[in-house]
Amino acid sequence: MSTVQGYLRAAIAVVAVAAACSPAPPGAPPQPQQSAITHAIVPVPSSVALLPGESFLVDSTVEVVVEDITTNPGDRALADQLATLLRATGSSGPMVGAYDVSSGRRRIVLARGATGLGPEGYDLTISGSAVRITAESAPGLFYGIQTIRQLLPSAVEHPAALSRALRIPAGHIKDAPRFTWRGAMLDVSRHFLSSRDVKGFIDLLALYKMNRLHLHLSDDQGWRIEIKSWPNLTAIGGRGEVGGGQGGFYTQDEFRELVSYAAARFVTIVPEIDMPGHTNAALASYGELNCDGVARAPYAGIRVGFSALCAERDTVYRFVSDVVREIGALTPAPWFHIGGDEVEKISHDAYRAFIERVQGIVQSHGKVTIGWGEISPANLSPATIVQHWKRDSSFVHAARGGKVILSPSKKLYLDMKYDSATVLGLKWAAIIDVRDSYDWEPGTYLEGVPESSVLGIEAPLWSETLEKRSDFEYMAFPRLAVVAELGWSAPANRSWENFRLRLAAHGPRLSGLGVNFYRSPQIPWLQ
Ligand code: TNX
Repeated sequence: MSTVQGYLRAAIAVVAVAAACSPAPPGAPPQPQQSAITHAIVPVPSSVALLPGESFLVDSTVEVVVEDITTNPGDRALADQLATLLRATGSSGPMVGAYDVSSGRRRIVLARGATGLGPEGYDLTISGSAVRITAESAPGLFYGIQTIRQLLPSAVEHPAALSRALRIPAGHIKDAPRFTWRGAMLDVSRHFLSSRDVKGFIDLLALYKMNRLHLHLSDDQGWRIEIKSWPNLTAIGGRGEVGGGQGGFYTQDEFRELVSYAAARFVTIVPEIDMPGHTNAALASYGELNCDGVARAPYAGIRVGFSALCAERDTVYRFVSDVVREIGALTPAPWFHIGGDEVEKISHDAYRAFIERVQGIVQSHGKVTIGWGEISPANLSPATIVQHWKRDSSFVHAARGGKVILSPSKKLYLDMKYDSATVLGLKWAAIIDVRDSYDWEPGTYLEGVPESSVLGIEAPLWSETLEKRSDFEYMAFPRLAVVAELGWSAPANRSWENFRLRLAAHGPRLSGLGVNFYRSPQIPWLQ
């Protein structure tokens, strides 16, 4: 066997072997009999049939081509991404070529065509002589490329990888997502993350076929986006963070750039400005947003519920309208998240009236409102989306025909500790190891919210205890891979035993990417 073949066989075989041989963690219950796995793709595709022993050799004679570049010039960027990936180990890999049937070269073809798999689905066929991804639209092609990426050895993720030839195992994969909303949320208010770090996080979402990044842009501790008509929001409100650090904010140009960086990876950024509560940073920036007209002191603690915009003042609604208009103009995304959680300072009636008025403002700027579960009792438009996080009345919204995003804190809160020894994070909702986050079913989780009302799932990463990128990564990984599978894969294809073996192979991949992840003892990690 050549080194190349040996290496590639190893990539697959090792997954099964290591899984079978890995010692049980101390104190762990006996593990059930482990079956071998044939691939380590996360999220698991709708169908995978690999042909053992056959593969497509990637060398410099191969071309990546777009079948109909005249109709789809934008697909050239996808071909470039794939060619770059295939050259990643430093071997002389393929270049993007013109589609020319008579060239006789071995090709990797990106093609648009009917697949019956929807706008994000793809059909991937790999033989010894050709690779073809067919999709109805660009996201499908992109996800087909991510699947090829995960069929390659994890060395492709490492910038210092030694030169070695790659092979893609032969077979046929058909795939399409279960939910259209497969999201994560970053709380950049409690602790600020630079746009460079946010881009790094977007790259990881894309690897796992996730398509929404909700940014929690304001809270008591910090206001994180430039608003030109209300400059103190960042000049004063952008300065602090939990623990008294310096904070920070995104300029409008930086935010626009984040939006397009994400869009190139088929991730839509969903901006949130939390209101009427969680607003101390705004209340400190402008006295007129408070009922007594007096600006509040900055806040660097982690209590919640104590702040509220003055719901009786017209200035407040002018402020909200300016903020929604300016942020809304920075992104083509149809949604604007208004928060709405944990308000203790105003009456129920005043709260509901506030939410209804703000929903109207969001609509007047051409956007769809999203809010946390607390907004359900207000008179909401069926187009508004409710994000469930704890016991709430999301079912009321489902009953009026509205859609719900599931972010149950006991399952999906990435800021919850993995076990009682986890240093970072909180534990008010639950302690959530990898299996706890995997073992539940979004379609039947909430009474009164049937699968048809579930838009999808989203995992929030609150940052009271997280100071830097590596902290965020540690809490997000590997649980974000779980979220990806819950959001993408059909229930019939999911199983914990199979997932943990596939996830094991993502250890070296995440290491290659430089991600600081939690080595849960529930997973037989490969080295
Ligand atoms: C609840 S979830 C909050 C956040 C906190 C989080 C900490 C939600 C809508 N509100 O303000 O950061 O708990 O886990």
